[in-house]
Amino acid sequence: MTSTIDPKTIGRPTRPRRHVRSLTGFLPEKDAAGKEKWPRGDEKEWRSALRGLDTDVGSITKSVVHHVQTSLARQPHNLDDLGAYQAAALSVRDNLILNWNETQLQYTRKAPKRAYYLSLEFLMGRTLDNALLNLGLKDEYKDGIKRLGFSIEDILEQERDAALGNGGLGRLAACYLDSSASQELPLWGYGLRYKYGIFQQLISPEGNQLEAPDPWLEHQNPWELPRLDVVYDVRFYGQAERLDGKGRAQWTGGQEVLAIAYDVMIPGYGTQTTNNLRLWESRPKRGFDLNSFNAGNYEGAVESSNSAEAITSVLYPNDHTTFGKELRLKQQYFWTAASLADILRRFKNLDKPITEFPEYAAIQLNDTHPTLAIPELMRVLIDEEELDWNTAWGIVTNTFFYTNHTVLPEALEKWPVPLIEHVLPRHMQIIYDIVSLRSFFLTRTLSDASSSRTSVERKFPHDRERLARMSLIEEGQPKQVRMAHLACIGSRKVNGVAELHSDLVRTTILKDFVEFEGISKFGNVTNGITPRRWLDQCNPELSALISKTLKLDKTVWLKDLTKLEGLLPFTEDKAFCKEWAAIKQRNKERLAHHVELTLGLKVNTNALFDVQIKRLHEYKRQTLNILGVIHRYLTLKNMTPAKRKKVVNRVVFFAGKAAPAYYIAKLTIRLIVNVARIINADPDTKDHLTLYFLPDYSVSLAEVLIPASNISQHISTAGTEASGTSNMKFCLNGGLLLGTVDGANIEIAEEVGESNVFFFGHLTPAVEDLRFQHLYHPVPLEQKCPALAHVLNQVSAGLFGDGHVYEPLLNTVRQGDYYLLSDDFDSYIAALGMVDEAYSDSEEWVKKSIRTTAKMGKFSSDRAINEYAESYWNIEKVPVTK
Ligand code: 26V
Repeated sequence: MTSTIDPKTIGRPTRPRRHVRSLTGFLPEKDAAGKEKWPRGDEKEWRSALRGLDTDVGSITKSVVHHVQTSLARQPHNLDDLGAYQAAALSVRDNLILNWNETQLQYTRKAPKRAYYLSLEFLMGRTLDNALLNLGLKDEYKDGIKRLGFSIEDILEQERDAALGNGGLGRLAACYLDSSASQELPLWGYGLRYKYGIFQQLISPEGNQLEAPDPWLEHQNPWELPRLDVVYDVRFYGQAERLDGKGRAQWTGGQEVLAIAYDVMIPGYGTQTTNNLRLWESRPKRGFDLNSFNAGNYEGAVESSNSAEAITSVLYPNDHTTFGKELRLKQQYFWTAASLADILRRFKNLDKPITEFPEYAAIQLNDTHPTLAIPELMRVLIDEEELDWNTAWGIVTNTFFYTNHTVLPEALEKWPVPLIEHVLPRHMQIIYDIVSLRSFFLTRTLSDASSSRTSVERKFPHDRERLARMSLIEEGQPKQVRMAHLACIGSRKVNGVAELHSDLVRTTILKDFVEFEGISKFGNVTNGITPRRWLDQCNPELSALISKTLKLDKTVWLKDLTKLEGLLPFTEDKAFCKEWAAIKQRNKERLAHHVELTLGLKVNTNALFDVQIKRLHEYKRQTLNILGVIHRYLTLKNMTPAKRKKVVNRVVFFAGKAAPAYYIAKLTIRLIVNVARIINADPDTKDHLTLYFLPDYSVSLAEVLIPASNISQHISTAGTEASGTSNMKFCLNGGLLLGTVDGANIEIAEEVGESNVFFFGHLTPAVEDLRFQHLYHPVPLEQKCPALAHVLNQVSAGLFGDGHVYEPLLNTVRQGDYYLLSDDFDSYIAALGMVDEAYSDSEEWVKKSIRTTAKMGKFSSDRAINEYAESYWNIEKVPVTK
């Protein structure tokens, strides 16, 4: 991984690039007495200039104005909200950088074991408000900004979301970064700096989802620091030639691409710790091909440079479907190779033997996307460090940890062998070696029969089916590499993300591996969410009420969320309950205001707010929800006006993006939009039932929606939603949960008590049998679930526009019904009825709401990150002090 500059390089300096000398990981030299030497210049001069920033309001306004004048080169009289945001952000960034520097220096000095979180997605949302909160400078900046004639609220609204993720997996990564810094844990994130994040969702007048690019870097991004001298070369294609019988090889030729680091500062709440998220950008190693250029072939001249830049150009907008695309494979390798090179370089600065690597680095694989890190570390250790296979494999299997985030078969990554052979020929050799020869994995080893490790073949003799099931290579045309198997055998520990899900991992997709390696390798860490963003920031009034009631500063309970239990006695305090309900009401009005501003629609705030916001997917069953809405509409239509008046009024909100190629999910959006169009305009029912699809779901939109919900829906087919994290966010904000017995819903119910949640539907063990019945003993829908049949018929008949359009969607229910809508519909409708009944008793409802918030302590991501730190990574806190 060294870079030498090609003399033919165009537009680049010809001096050799110095790799990362100037950055983290270097301590001052020491003199003979062991005292650190001052590097250059007059120490006194330096020391008097080196000081922290003043954070009184006066200094803050000065700093903001300084950035207006210098960084932005603007005049006070032409400063708009966007300019004011940028200047404020740069001023806040100055504070972050100082803490970041101090944190990294202390990590280098103390040389603790560090953890690295490799994730292809980090769904960070906005930063300014969070940075102010974590730095404890919210009030000061609010005042300072006001003095300059701006409002902090308007300025915060200027920031674009950093939306480098699809959904739960990426947002989880962002919550874990916040918690790692807040818990003073030495953890860095590694990801890709996509030029375009998740697409912007537009809705056409017909109700179709349209996608537009998300050029989030259009304006300067104040939260990143380009590290132009942290550069690695990453190779693709070429030839891999084996050198000897020990498994070494030489990989040459092909395409080389540069990985450039951009650092994003991650401040802890109430700590000085500021961790790092390092995102890689791809750049061509050579500007463009001069020979082609001189020959007049201009397209050809820039082709290879374009292909290098393409690697980090766009986030793949899919989750839960694999699709074997070369560019995605290149993203995965580019990112894992650069991250590993960086981690190894940092380790090497410690001057320890390479065999001690696992004592200094734990690498967490966020799903299987970074699994190529396993053969990549093998490659570096064998081909570059010249270790023997067993030593290398020992290091690898003590370094990595793998978290599985889904058991859905279509989301389990597999890569065609010919594609890996083409793009990463050396890695394909290594994968084959892991399978057969040297890791004792499937068959006997040839090289070291004395090893204590056993093979599958030895442990389960003559069980060829088991060998086939467990192989890293799935037979077929073409053969495919099963990434979950590779991640599993290459890791020290494996975990799922909620109790039920971890059980499913152990008993279904990795069952054979549990039998082979023992159960203790397979654990559970139930997901969590950061209460800083998901309560204090998004619901400041509730946060203030909690602090007042608990008589605790928020700095205390936001770091120990179990303290919320102290709210329980206040369910009997009438004044408190009233205040609690009033805050929910104001949050509903805030959401209504947002809808009016963005969509120009008036929302009835004197109704129950019912929210389902998440990626569109059949398994999440937004279709069940919209069919339930139609059922309610039809029921209302059949009532007399007098009877209608007795029904609980309801406003239903949907938001979420569908993968651009996911036809059925897009059709569900279209149905929702068209049902909204009809029922919101129906004078008979519109006071009682309205429906909104809010376009372009994002972290920032979630921050407005979640505090406003009375009930939220988490209604996946049992056993399909690994955990869910928005369920935790709603409950933390006093919204009740309507859901299936799935994922983290189960643990939420365990905490808050079943009387405070609304459960329905079949349980996980029944799902397989029901699917079997659908296939082999189908019962006509009219017979099985007349209510649902009627709803589908109304859609077909054109109640919401041309019924033909929806046939493919309706047929997923009528035929096969893989996600069991027809099995769960009646109990779903019954559960909605129970919600109505409970909501009618408004005093009791408020108590349920308080109890729910009070019992959410377990779901803080601080708890989760500490579990990873202690039971997986074996890392310790490194307090950073001034
Ligand atoms: C899979 C794939 C497959 C290949 C194409 C691109 C792609 C992108 C993402 C994924 C990940 C799917 C897994 C996932 O997002 N799981 C979600 O993880 C959340 C955090 O643990 C959890 O709360 C959700 O229940 C789970 O669906």
